Amino acid sequence: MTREAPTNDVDEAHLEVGKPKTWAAGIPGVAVSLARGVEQMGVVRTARTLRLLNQRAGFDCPGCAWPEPRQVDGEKRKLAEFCENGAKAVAEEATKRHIGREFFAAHPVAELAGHTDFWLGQQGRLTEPLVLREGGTHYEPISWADAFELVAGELRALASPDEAIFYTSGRTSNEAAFVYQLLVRSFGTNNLPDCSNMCHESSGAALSAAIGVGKGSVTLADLYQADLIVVVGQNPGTNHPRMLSALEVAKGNGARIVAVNPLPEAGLMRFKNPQLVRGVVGKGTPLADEFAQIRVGGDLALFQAVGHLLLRWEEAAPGSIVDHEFVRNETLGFEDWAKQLREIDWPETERATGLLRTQVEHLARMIAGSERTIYCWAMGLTQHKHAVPTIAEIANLALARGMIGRPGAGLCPVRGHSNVQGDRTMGIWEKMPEKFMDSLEGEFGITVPRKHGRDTVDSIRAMLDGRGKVFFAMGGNFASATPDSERTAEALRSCALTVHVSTKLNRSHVVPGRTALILPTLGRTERDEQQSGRQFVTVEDSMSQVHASRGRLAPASEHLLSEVAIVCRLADQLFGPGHAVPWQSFEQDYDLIRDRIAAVVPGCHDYNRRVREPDGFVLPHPPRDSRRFTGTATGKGMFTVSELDFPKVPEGRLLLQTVRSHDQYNTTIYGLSDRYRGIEDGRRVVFVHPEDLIALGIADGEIVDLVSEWRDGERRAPAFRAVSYPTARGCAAAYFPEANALVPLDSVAEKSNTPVSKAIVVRLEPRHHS
Ligand SMILES: Nc1nc2c(c(=O)[nH]1)N[C@H]1C(S)=C(S)[C@@H](COP(=O)(O)OP(=O)(O)OC[C@H]3O[C@@H](n4cnc5c(=O)[nH]c(N)nc54)[C@H](O)[C@@H]3O)O[C@H]1N2
Ligand SMILES: Nc1nc2c(c(=O)[nH]1)N[C@H]1C(S)=C(S)[C@@H](COP(=O)(O)OP(=O)(O)OC[C@H]3O[C@@H](n4cnc5c(=O)[nH]c(N)nc54)[C@H](O)[C@@H]3O)O[C@H]1N2
Ligand SMILES: [Mo]
Repeated sequence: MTREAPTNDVDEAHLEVGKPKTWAAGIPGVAVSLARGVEQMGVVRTARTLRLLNQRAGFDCPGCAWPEPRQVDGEKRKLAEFCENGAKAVAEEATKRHIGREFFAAHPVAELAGHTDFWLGQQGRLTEPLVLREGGTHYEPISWADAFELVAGELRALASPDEAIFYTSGRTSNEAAFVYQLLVRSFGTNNLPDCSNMCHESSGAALSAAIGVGKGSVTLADLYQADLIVVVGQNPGTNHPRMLSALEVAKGNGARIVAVNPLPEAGLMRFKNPQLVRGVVGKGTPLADEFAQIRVGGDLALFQAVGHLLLRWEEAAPGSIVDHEFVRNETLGFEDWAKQLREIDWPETERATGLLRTQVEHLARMIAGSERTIYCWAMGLTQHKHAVPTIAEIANLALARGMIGRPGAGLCPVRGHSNVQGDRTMGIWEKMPEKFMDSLEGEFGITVPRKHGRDTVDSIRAMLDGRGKVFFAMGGNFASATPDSERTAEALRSCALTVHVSTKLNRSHVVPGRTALILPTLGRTERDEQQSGRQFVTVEDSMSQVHASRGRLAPASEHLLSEVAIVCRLADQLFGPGHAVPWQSFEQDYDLIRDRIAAVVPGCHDYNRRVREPDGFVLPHPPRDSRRFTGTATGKGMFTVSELDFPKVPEGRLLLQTVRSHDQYNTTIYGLSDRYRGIEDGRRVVFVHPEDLIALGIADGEIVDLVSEWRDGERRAPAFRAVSYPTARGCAAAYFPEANALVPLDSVAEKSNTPVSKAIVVRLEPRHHS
């Protein structure tokens, strides 16, 4: 095994900031990213940091999971292979603002709780371990050793390991995730909820059943070759800006792009590529050729109607649309699907989608005429009650036309967190398959619990009714990211102990259990020195590519531990000497962890060598690689028959979806501007169609309460400004996490248990001032 020689750090003296050639300055996106960097990090650190972002010798962007171009595809990485929002994510982590004991001595927890998420996040990086003692009013310093003893003591005192809950957010590296799940399973529980439960769980559930792998089947090269790309329920201009570059290439190669969205998202409508001079000076590329302004939650109806039309046209001209050979040899259930879609109810389809029949026919014609179709989607599809059937319906279309495992075609769920997919591969899941558990037992000689654990929503329920007593979070911001904010806060507060491994202060720290710990950790950008030398970690992107990420910046404080070190030291304390897992060696040398990943995780053989290749390696994906569906129950691609479902909204109510602004990363708020949607200096807004405002008797700009109506009662989020906006009729939008208080805990997707964050029935109540 070869240990890599640490690559020399980039010489800061040779870097220049703001030179047009380096960053194609002159457009707002680049200007904003530089300004935010300089504000948080200073000029030299900004130059140096952005220079290393997404380069082979540098670190993986802690923003989204969109892949970087690969050498094997004959592509060079651009000098600036990052986007405005990636630069903001980095600035947020590499900030020079720090907070330590003085800060916490000056601010009681009760006071901190009164600040916004924006304010909390802006205070700076956490620099030392902190404890809030039972009955205490302030966080105070604690040594690492005492912190681990405290956690281990509380865990050992539980009546059952299942009373502990171990959450993960998707920034955690593969190495940290692997040792973390090993600790949790050695302790005796599968309570491993993660952010993915609220994110792409519906995609995983639908795709596992349909194609046998819960991951997307396309590569960047496929996107470049597609002739039709359908982007459904996704706002890439804000959340995956580097995807726009790929769409632009595809378009240059002749692809057509369709956006299906209740909102006319600016990034899709017109895109100026900062990497190209033409993008800076010209008008930019209008990306979307077609925009289907669908009603929130209408996608199942839309794709069933498309399926119906394709089948009818196939009947009229047999062989023109359906790939019969593929369907016959590789799939099951086609006939049942075709039978179910023989007749559809057009008026119902128009009600559900808000689209005219002619618009649906137009879209279906584009799909019928395409030889290489890719479907991309994100939260607009996954966070609905009927999310799983909706995604399964898209898979039906792809299977019927043989659009899987063929160049330029396939299914592309676009992941969120930069390593959310890798964390799953490493075993962060409350219901990992038996085979994985067997390997884990075989490799380590431990006993792994087989009973499925709790996901995010079930964890909240367990804490609420006293079955969950210790809450441990590897990153993330559980209090703000989850639904039903008040009940979640009550759940966390009822715990004996809450522990957060974090880089920055957030809401979860000020919603503490009886005792609470904050364990500060290294970020992705920072150097990780251990006994055997400088370490690197690995991550997996949205297209199953696994590669190395090397932190280069000086850590925010000398008291930080890496996530791996935190897990290993806690395990050592919890299990004592002589435990079957060599925790101390793992902390000293991450290669030793990777050797075990190679032995346990499918597709990861020879891991240490392959992650040292310039672009790493791609995990196997049978449908993508060989058009086989070995992972499904039948070994075939499975058509799914679903009943039509869509949200029904009573008179005078709107269907509210919660979205991200252009200036946030989930619960981390970078600023108060949502440039593409024309919002500046504020976040408490609700976007409503002008005619709905008139019908409701509410003036543009009026301040209203949002009241969500659910079978167990009402929830209220006060004081939002109504903004007249061209969203689909009957729909509304507000920002996550401000609107999370409105999402009922029991409003979840069938099968995936994902909170329904995109379809909340609300009424707007004007605030009457006396
Ligand atoms: N800068 C930045 N980047 C990010 C994030 C961030 O917060 N900031 N978050 C990361 C994470 S974890 C994730 S999961 C992704 C999220 O990426 P996205 O899914 O793009 O994020 P959202 O803001 O939730 O946008 C949902 C989109 O779906 C549309 N939509 C809502 N309801 C429906 C519907 O019923 N049907 C259809 N067809 N469309 C609908 C909305 O109008 C919106 O355009 O981004 C990742 N990248
Ligand atoms: N209403 C509504 N709710 C939603 C959504 C929605 O669209 N609408 N989206 C859902 C989705 S898609 C997701 S993914 C979840 C996100 O849920 P989470 O992943 O739990 O939330 P984040 O806001 O991404 O977490 C931010 C925190 O992570 C910590 N952090 C950052 N970097 C690191 C690191 O390197 N290590 C460690 N240990 N900590 C770090 C920081 O302290 C920061 O405050 O929210 C979900 N909630
Ligand atoms: Mo996500």
